[in-house]
Amino acid sequence: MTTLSEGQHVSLEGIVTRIMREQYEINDGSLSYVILTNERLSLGDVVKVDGSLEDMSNMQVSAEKIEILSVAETKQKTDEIKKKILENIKINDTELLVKDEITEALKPEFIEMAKYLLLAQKLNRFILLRFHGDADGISAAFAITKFLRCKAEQQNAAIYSTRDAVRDLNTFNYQYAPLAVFVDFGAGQESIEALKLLHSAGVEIIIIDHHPPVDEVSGIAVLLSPWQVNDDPISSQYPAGYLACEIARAAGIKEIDKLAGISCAGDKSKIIDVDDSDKDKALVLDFLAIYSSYGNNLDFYRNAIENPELFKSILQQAKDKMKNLYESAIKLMKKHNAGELALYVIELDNIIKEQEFPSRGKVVTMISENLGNERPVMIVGYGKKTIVIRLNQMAADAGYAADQLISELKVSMKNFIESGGGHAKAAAIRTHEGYTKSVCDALVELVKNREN
Ligand SMILES: [Mn+2]
Repeated sequence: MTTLSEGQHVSLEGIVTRIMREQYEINDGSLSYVILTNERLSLGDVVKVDGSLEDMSNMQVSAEKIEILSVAETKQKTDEIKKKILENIKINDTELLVKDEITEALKPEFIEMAKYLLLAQKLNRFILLRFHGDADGISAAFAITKFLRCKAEQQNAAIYSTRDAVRDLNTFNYQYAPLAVFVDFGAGQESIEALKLLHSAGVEIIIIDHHPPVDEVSGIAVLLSPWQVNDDPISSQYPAGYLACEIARAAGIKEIDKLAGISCAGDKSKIIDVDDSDKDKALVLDFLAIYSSYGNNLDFYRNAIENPELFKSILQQAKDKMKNLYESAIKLMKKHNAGELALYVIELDNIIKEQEFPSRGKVVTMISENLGNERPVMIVGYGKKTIVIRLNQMAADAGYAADQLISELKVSMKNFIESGGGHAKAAAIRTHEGYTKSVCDALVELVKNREN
């Protein structure tokens, strides 16, 4: 490499990564230059510049001649430059937060993902980060935004719908090299149609998720999932927030262990030991996520966590609500015996209002936790359109799996079920309005018959 000095004539080929007033940032794969010119360039253009180096501190070049490469040349040159940038991206080879077979197998994926996102940032691509609206999804978004500039928006439903896709296409319109990053949702069958829409519009999609994915996703999106290295329900135990923290650490971010703890507390994962502060933060985030409207950004959550008075008061409210609900819930539960399994069914609409904290899922989780692990237990809670299923570890060990039961119901109760899925120990169903009771009855029968 030749040494450069000011006033020297330079000749370079690079990709336009930023547009300022009559100035462009151009990256040749190794260095970033500021080019002064009257020429009109667009993001992603590959240009050949001849000029003189005016300022070494920011590699400012005054252009004498600029040539925009042809489409065919651009494609090839862009690939070359990207490859060079990737080679120059520094990755932190830090120890993993959790060391076991699954995380070791995922390590190369964490590193690849960190590189890919840092490259997208270097190219100044338009990035939309959509996070599931719960403690896990929010902590995942916190981790990613520690190293990635992007537009971050909340996704309330765990399914990416056609409506969501059409709205996002609107956001992506006219943006440069759009990239969608979904955390803690999006890899299931119910999201495929919407993903296809984004994909066919030329949007690149990244999904970082721990819900069981369907094979079809890998043809549409870049997927980072523990299920890809281990096809066993244990993979659900590696929450999106944890995965995102490992990616952020590979990208050079330090001291984000706490975020991984919050995600584990929120999703009841045992891969990291959580303390009361993690649990409290997860509870507060879950509480706020229920009340916050669609598209909420992250600052709102950051403020609540960082303002001690506000935090304390939200926490107290959340805890009181949980306690009151639990007391009403246990009085209303109906018990069915299915051999060794204790199967409880509860109608939730009498005790929980729509769009209120805690969510149906949280209530059923709380009941399940309080019933302990002395015998196999399955809790089924239902409202007007949703059914929530929780199993304790003993029930899972005995071979019961909520997601599997749902797959069977989707066949036998096809006309009543809108969507459904989840994990072995925690899953949910959406039915057409008014059919939850019928689907619940079918579920009870299915479980009972399985035992015989
Ligand atoms: Mn999650």
